[in-house]
Amino acid sequence: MIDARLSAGCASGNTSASNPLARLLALGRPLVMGVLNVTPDSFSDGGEFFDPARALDQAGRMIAEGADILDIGAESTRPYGGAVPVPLEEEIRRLEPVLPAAVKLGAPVSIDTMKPEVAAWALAAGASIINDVWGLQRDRDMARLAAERTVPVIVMHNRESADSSLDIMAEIAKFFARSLEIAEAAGVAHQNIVLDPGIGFGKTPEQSLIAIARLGELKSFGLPLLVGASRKRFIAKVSPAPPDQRLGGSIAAHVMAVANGASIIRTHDVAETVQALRIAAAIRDLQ
Ligand code: HH2
Repeated sequence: MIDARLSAGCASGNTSASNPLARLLALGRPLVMGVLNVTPDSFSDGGEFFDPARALDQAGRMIAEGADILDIGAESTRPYGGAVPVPLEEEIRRLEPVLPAAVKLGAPVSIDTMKPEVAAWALAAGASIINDVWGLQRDRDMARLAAERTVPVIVMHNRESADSSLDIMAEIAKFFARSLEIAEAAGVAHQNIVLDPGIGFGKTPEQSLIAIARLGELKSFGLPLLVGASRKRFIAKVSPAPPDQRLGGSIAAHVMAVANGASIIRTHDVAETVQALRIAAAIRDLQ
């Protein structure tokens, strides 16, 4: 049954030798992942790139601005609730006119999905990284797929709801330990895993701030860390602004995240983020 669900993605093969993320991480500078939401309802861009032509324009623009990776999703995760679940056929239908063409632009493409079937389709269409906002814990076939295809997988911390009484760093570490057990049991190579504290997901705004402030504690897993603070609500809790006016807060959060150990930054605003990270690195190099 599982084989049948995933078989579409297993045909073209993808070996560790072609792991584009390892090659990029070896550059030794923070990587920038540009977000492309082919959705009508993302919290961050309100459907601006639902139209395939606009989505592809945006993909090209982000690469020209310095994106190292494109993260393409077709179902809003709506970190703050209200997501409309998208059937798998519809998710693939949204990706079809965009993802294969985006792959041809030359930057590695990651597929942001909770569904192994969609991930399998995307890998067969040329994506080379899986981004799972449920950290391999929602559908175990995701780990199996990542193992079979030997592709890097982003394991993000998530919870159904926030609990302000939690020690959020202990909770994230516990979740990652569970995800790593699942990954190991499925045969996912340790070096193919990236950890992400999941800013805004199942966290109070304060817990999102803590996850960035204490990100360095997660370095003990010995894996690259990704942070996606872009336009998220915790910014507005500190400095009120609607999602499209949170660039300053996003950049501040991302610069702090890199200072605290992040290797990959997921952002909607590539040019500004690339510039900010370059300047922060130039200053740090002189310290
Ligand atoms: N955030 C969002 C979606 N996917 N993936 C990872 N690994 N880390 C994140 O922080 C993350 C993610 C939410 O942002 P966005 O894609 O703009 O919103 P939506 O899910 O509503 O499309």
